[in-house]
Amino acid sequence: MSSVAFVDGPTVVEFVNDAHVFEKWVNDKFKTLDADGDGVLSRDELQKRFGKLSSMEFELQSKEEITNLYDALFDKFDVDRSGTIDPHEFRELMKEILLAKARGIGNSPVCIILQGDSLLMRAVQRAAAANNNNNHP
Ligand SMILES: [Ca+2]
Repeated sequence: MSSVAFVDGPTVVEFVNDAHVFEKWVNDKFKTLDADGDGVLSRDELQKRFGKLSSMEFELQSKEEITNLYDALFDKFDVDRSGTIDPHEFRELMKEILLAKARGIGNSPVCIILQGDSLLMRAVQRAAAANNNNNHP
């Protein structure tokens, strides 16, 4: 299932800064990606599922660009050079990726295609819920 939504940079930044919501989301995402359940993410686990989702959200970036991006990110966030990413490293990674997306989007809303577990899905849902609360106090 997919849908189209509008999202702007500040919406994504607010999501990242909402510590409680963001941490829960990151933990869920980590469990989903940790296919073999060993508590850490390998380069393969990160790229296979995660890189694919991101490329759907940013059609302008080629598959090579996405792969290079995740390779670079993996190396950057695998701080202890263990060849794997632990939950803490993953949280920092997600923060960096989402803030990079937010900068890329900028302050004007852009149209994106959301898949069931798109990275930006939760940010959009959170903003929608906040809007509903404002409309119906
Ligand atoms: Ca694993």
